[in-house]
Amino acid sequence: MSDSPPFVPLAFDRLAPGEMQTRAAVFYAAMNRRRTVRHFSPEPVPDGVVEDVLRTAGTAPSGAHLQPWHFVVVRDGETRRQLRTLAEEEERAFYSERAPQEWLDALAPLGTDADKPFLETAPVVIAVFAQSFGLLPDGRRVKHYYVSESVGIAVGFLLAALHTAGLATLTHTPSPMGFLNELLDRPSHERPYLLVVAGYPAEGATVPDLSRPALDAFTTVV
Ligand code: IYR
Repeated sequence: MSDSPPFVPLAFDRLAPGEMQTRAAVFYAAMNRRRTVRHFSPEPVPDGVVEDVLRTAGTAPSGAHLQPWHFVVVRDGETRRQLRTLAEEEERAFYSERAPQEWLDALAPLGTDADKPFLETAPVVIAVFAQSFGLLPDGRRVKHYYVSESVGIAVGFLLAALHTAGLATLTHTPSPMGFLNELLDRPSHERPYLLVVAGYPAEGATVPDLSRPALDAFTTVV
């Protein structure tokens, strides 16, 4: 008979209903102020903040608790310059040839184009990689499960943590972004998933005048 795994008591704080409601409303109000920002200040951000938001990302649930992610914090200015050059090459091909008109039309309200100065200006770019398997020190592979779901949740935690810590964020997906493996020295079984750009917004930064749909537009209760 196999040994059952060790279990420990759950640490859980039960809240009074009023307190629950307040916290839910306060968190919603805070998250509703998050905007995707494309104009960043070069001002550095504290190291400890970046470490803690990454720790938060690492608390995300994952398939079989295998954490199928790796985060590369790109702070080095020269690496960010190369990242920008390589991303803009792909983006130029995207905007001028690859993207179907329908996609370009959908992006028009956001005012995006092939120029990605924020990759160089923002003090931190976090490259998120998804691992289809892990590697043990002896070279054996450990299969990962629900990789996209797990990494997506971890990125959600990361964005919420950065926003809560007072930093502006941008999710960016140069397409394709295979160049990130070589630039950031990551193995070929790691798939570049997304870039998270973080920092203070530039003075006078603007965002598109968008609104978010009301709750009943995107939920159903049965
Ligand atoms: N990767 C391109 C295009 C782009 C695509 C989507 I979907 C967006 O929400 C925003 C941009 C770019 O970064 O410009």
